[in-house]
Amino acid sequence: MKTALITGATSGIGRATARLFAENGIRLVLCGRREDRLEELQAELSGKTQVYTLQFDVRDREAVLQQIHSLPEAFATIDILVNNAGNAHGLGPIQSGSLDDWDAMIDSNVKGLLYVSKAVIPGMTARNSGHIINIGSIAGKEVYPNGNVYCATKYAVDALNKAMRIDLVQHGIRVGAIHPGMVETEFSEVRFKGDTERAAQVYQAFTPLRPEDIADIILFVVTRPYHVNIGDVVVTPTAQATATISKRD
Ligand code: NDP
Ligand code: 8X3
Repeated sequence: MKTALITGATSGIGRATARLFAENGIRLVLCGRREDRLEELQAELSGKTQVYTLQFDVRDREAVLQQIHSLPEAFATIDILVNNAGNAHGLGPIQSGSLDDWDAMIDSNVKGLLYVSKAVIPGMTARNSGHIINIGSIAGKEVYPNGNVYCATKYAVDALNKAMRIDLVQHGIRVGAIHPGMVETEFSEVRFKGDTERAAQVYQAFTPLRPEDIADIILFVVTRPYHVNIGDVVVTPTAQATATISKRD
């Protein structure tokens, strides 16, 4: 049985991936800040697979390293790492950007991903085995108006995905990124700081991706034969051509 560590498992893409992995008999280490959500998900999935939860903020490097290094033996060998935790904070021109928002995005989307990777990858290199899925975004493939720092963090994820693939190839470790367009999750609620009406408008008058669509792709990627590495997937709703061009009803 393989073991997967999923960051950002309390919501959206991460939670959908946890559910699908559980259906497919993958042992789970689920991470997030919201303990109640972690407990709920553990209770929901425990009948299907073995589940262990880690409650930490990916920005807290001591907590990340300490908790991942203290996993019980049954969960300590991470075969699959899904670097998913992250969010956008704010949407506006760079000249009026908030330093707190910039810190939050850079610290979670880039530095947090690196801290978790640093905690997990040495075990993979020691075993010459492992699979890393990095969740990027179309925001890491094209810069759009007012996206500035969020886009910069996702460009960084794209670069780190390529860098990991280069550095880890001699260890037989597979590395790939999924770059979604619009997926209806709590993402826009976080971006717009709890303004649920504004968040709902993002997904109105067209059919966005569902988090389960991304989970399907992640499961496909991790269930290919060992000699197949899917390195880079860009996936949008059919009604979305680029970050800024969509067909609305
Ligand atoms: P959600 O807001 O629904 O989920 C975000 C997840 O990340 C939550 O589980 C949250 O858990 C976790 N998270 C955020 N910040 C931290 C932190 N500092 N420490 C620990 N966990 C954190 O959004 P999505 O599911 O949409 O987002 C998942 C990933 O997908 C992100 O990297 C996002 O950038 C990316 N993405 C999303 C798209 C979309 O349109 N929705 C499109 C392209 C990419 P908790 O709050 O409990 O800590
Ligand atoms: C999330 C998709 O277009 O809002 O990464 O940046 S977008």
